[in-house]
Amino acid sequence: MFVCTRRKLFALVLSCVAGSSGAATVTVTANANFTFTPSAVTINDGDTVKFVNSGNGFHNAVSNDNGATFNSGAASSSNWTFTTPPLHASIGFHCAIHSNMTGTITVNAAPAAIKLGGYLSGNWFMPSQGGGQGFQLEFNKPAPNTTAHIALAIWFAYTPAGSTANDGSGQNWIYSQGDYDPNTSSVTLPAILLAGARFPPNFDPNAVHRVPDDASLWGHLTFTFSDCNNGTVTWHSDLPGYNNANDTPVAIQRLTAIDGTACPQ
Ligand SMILES: [Cu+2]
Repeated sequence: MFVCTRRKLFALVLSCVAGSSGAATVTVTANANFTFTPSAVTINDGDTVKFVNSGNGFHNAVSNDNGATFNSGAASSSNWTFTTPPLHASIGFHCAIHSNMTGTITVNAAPAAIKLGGYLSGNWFMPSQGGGQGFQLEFNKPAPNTTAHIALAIWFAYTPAGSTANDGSGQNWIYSQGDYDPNTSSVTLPAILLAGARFPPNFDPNAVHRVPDDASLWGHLTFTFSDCNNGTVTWHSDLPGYNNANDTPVAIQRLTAIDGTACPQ
């Protein structure tokens, strides 16, 4: 049933997903009365600070590591502006002409990448594909008397050539399974593709085989997560029509979460 409703589900969620916010710029003004306002700013990792000279004062803005992090250049009374490079660590700054004219920039550390765990289980879709393709992911705890954490990923995809038949024959699913390390944010899983199966009552288990033969993998899938709702997938397959040139990562977003699980971020 899931397969039948998945495209509708994937399309529905698109309108609910907000875009991610980018880096911000915070403005600090160098004033004629020998102050910076605000003198203490807090930014997020990767944000920039834009210094603006209000005029009538002879100022610059230099980081307290002798300008190694940023330096607006020679002090000037013009209405200059200077934007720092993206900042990744907290640092003080000052005006080289007026030693009492100081300030601080506090940089909030970037959140640690999320680690793999059951809370990432659910359905995930590929926004770049119009939401019409996606994965069902499971991150399992070890089975009784075992220690391996097993991840499953089923890619609800389509055959490379698709199908113009009106029997659903262009649909396809790629199955992957393997161990994952719960202390990392990424996992690579071996994947297989099966052929020979038929809809009930004509299913013949003896006719089912891997593509192109029973010793073959379809390829590998690699999932990497940046937070509870965002990640990437890349894949590598040597089967005709399936390769992803340069193994380019493709963004995935969460569609569903498993009841009873709570993401740590
Ligand atoms: Cu100054």
